Amino acid sequence: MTIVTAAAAPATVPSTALPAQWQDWIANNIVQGCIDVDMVRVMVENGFEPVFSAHAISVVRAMTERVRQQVPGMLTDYQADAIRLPSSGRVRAADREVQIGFVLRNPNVALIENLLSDDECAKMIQLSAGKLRRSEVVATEQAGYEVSQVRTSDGTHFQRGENALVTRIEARLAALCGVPIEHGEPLQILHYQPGGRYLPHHDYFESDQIGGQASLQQGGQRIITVVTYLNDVPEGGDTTFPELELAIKPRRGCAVYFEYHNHAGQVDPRCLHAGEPVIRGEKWIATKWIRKHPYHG
Ligand SMILES: O=C(O)CCC(=O)C(=O)O
Repeated sequence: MTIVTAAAAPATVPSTALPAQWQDWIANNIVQGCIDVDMVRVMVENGFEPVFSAHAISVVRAMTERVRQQVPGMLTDYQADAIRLPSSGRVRAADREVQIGFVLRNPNVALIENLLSDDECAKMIQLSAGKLRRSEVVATEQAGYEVSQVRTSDGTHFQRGENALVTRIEARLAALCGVPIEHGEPLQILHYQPGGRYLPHHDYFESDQIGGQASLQQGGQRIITVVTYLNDVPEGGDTTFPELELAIKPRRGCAVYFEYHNHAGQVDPRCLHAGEPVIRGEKWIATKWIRKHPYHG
């Protein structure tokens, strides 16, 4: 395996602490399969002591190995495909004109404004309020779902086409994403009270977990998430992407859209996201997960 050359290595900072850019350089080379002796040579050429270099590499290698075992996706060299969403401006989504607020590429994240009207948001809340129960997450050790402290909200679902409003929302999302309605999971409604939150997580399924394997049988991997905000939250409740240092403030009728699966079948660990604790007021969202293949639950 070819090592990144000395020319591409970070500027030298001889010291007893390893500068962050050198930590990244070592980690990148380890992921690419470079051997220690080559990395030590480049570090020594850049002014580091040989013993210090070997020690630093062994520490980064041990940490990288732990990440490889615990979250293998973090070490995937993911390249996003072209984003499916129109890239800017006002666009027609079936029966409604929406506005693309911002678009990030690779990872592919966007804000859709005006996806639902105020009345539609109020109607979704009204239809859901009577049938909420404690939210669950995909079980790790068994097929199905389980209650978890990862997520402290109440929720409910609407089957595809369950009523006229759900049908309209699904048609808009299918038009925007260019993915048939049949690839969508049931629309999930979540309600967070003050203190309610959803800890950082990925929406794609882990094939090395029993629950993930079972979910993958229902239409393949999830490829897109659209989280639509049904109300304004007075304080807290942002959707955050820690890897991207991005925070989206809930605004009624707007939606955050993100893709995390490419044509090579890889998933994008940078789409780690969280629902931050609601501080004041409450938070209602409607989440649509879209699969690679038609979904059958
Ligand atoms: O509450 C949020 O803002 C995020 C919701 C979420 O992560 C999800 O539904 O997968």
